Amino acid sequence: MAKLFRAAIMGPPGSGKGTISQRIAQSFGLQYLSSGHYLRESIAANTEAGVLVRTYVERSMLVPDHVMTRLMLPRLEHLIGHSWLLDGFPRTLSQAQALSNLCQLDLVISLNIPYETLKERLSDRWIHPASGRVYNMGFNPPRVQGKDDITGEPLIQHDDDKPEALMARLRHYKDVAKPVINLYKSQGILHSFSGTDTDRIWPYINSLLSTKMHMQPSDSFQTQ
Ligand code: G5P
Repeated sequence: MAKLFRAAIMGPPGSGKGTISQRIAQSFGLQYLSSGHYLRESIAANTEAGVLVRTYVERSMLVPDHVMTRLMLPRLEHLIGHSWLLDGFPRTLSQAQALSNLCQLDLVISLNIPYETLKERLSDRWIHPASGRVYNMGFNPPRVQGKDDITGEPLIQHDDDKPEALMARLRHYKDVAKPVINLYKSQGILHSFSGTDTDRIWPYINSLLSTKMHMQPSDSFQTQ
């Protein structure tokens, strides 16, 4: 039986979770699940859940735990037999507990990035709303300014990346992440990375995953 690997990546808004997750998914063939992407998808679809979610995301507030678990856990149930990486979930202790009722994580990556760096990155970030592709005007600019590389459609800036919303997001992130980080630390699966530059952090994460993925003993997925 193939060895399965379940990982999550945590970090404040703008810490590089999405950028690093895409590199991990590509390099290690993990299925990639981004909570932010699924939330934006539900907003765009204008479903009942999407209308509710919009009211939180627009105010830079965390979406309630029961909405998040309903959004994320069924997707994981469908991925039985696959290795995956979660980006942005779990973000609260209650989400982490709900996840642990479904499966145990093998590894959690935590990104510690200085506030000034986060501020610079987020105020420079633009996305293609239909696909969720992310650009940074300094780090990875689009080929044509203001346009998505693939479709040529216009790029937009999230309301929650604007400076007034940013401070509140970062403060709130720290408060809710602390018990989650402590939980994973106590389980011995937390690996923290600090720095101002994704390209410098990436080789350490790459090397950690190369080692860990070859050491996985066996599948431990539980369903209830
Ligand atoms: P998201 O979408 O999960 P955030 O706010 O946690 O959003 P975000 O903003 O998407 O996280 P990130 O994924 O950590 O940031 O970082 P990124 O997108 O890769 O990089 C940020 C920018 O910096 C990009 O432009 C990138 O190109 C650039 N960059 C990366 N590395 C470097 C570098 O080294 N140098 C430079 N110069 N630039 C770089 O969640 C959105 C909202 O959904 C809700 C919340 O309301 C949240 O605000 N939500 C949840 N609510 C409750 N529970 C959950 N589990 C939730 N998940 C999402």
